[in-house]
Amino acid sequence: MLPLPPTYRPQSTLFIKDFPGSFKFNQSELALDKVNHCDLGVISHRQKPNSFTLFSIDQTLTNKATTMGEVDPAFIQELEHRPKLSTSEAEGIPLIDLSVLNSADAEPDLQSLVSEIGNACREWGFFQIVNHGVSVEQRQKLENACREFFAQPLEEKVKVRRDEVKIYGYYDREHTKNVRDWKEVFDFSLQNPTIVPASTDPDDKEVVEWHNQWPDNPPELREVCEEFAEELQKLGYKLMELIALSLGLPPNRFLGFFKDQTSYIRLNHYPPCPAPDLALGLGRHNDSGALTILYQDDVGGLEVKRRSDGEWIRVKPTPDALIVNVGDIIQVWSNETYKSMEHRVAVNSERERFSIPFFFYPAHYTMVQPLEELTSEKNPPKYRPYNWGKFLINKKVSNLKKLDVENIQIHQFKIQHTA
Ligand SMILES: O=C(O)CCC(=O)C(=O)O
Repeated sequence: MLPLPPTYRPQSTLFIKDFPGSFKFNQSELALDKVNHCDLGVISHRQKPNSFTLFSIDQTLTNKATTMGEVDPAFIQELEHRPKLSTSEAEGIPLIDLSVLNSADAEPDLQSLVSEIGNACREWGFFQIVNHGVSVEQRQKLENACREFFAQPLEEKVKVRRDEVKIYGYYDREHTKNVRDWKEVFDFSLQNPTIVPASTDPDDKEVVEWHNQWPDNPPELREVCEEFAEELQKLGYKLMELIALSLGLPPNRFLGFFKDQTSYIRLNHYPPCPAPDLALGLGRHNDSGALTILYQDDVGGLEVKRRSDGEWIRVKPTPDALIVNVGDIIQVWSNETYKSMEHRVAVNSERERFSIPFFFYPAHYTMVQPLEELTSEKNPPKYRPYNWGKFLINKKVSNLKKLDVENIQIHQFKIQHTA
């Protein structure tokens, strides 16, 4: 965080606003570019045209440590990735009614549901579901507990802090594509402990256990999380059956991969952000697992990158619906019949937002590769096999901090076929 040089210490915000030109500071030339709000300024670095430093005047004057209430340069997205404050709401993201799954018929007619799911996966990689069987009451209990947990002082939350060894728990410094996200999270796994490889070394066969950490407050958090996880797991299996059918596979084709699953649930809290045009709650990314099932509250902020034109569009919250998206593993298993879709989360300066994604992940020993049934001479495998556990641990640790290299991605396993 750059302090202003003494001669330009602002007496008031207006002083900064009226500041006309550039000045020297720490041997680098800086220019005041824009003042956003009454208490924020943006400095652009002449030598690094895409690099900005955002400072809070209060912070500059008092030299306080940075907190989530102020914006530090680590949060600022490159120009091309900054959110537009006016984004169109998604037209056409399919809304699928799953009530047929809860019908009294022993063998419900799934045909039209399967084709709806297939179309949604092919065209969007994203869809919303209603009548999914997850109880509203249970979800509300979790949402309330989640609000209570995040409303506590930081000293309380960090008692269950994640780090490179304790992978599940609370964290407020996650980075996506090496830019810090404007959010805090609490993670817990479905299988406790979760077994994963001890290291990313391909020859190292050792495994380790990842354990959940539960806070003392709110005391009901653990129980409501575990109940919700049960429900989402059941739904995850049903969706994987429908996806298998939509690809012309037996319904149980994917289920074995999840026997010793590494799935987890995340509670996301996006506090109001003073610079929603510069930072993102969560940077652009594709989900690396098989499938994600997400609950979002009524604030809105989830954006998907539309395939047809690359435009970011907002997924309008639908009461009691869940959002489902195809992850990279389905992209690989289906040899790109279905593709994961890039998405991100915009924040706003007024309302906090909560969301709860369930990441359905296979067992660590799964070798992820295009399914034989879905490849042929004409449609050869588009990916080399990769070990899910090694991929996962690489990703988990790299998200904890800013790195100088790209995080692991499936395109690193892509086979380039010449036409
Ligand atoms: O908060 C959201 O709406 C999306 C969350 C998400 O994509 C994630 O946590 O990976």
